[in-house]
Amino acid sequence: MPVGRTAPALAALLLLSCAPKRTAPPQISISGAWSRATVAGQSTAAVYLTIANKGGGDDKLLNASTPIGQATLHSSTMDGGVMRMRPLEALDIPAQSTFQLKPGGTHIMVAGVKQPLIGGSSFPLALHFDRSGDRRINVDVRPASTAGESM
Ligand SMILES: [Cu+2]
Repeated sequence: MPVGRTAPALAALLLLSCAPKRTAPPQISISGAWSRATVAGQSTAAVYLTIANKGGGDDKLLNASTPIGQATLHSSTMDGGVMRMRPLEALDIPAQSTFQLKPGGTHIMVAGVKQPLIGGSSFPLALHFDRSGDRRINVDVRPASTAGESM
């Protein structure tokens, strides 16, 4: 029965092609990290950046940390005309893909910011990846007047 013999083999092949690409390494690069200058009394900031994975393996952004406050991954959704943010457990960065954290979408929320963020300055941020480990970058603070978009 040739059909009965090939079916399990085909199923195994399909399973293999759908499995996460764990063998090849990911190749993560981060660019364009920015945040908006804070106004008086504002103790939160949102960080936007682009993550590219040019490697052959999947990766995952697990969380981030910065000396200026407590960083959390957030997603944004519109709910009846109101923007709502919720914590994200992790962010998948599949092989050969680029993901943009941007205003109105996924971002890194920083709470408990004690020092004002001033346009033209920058602050350090570490991104923690499942497979690529820690990546340290600098976040450029853009003046509030030129940012022009809502969170
Ligand atoms: Cu947020």
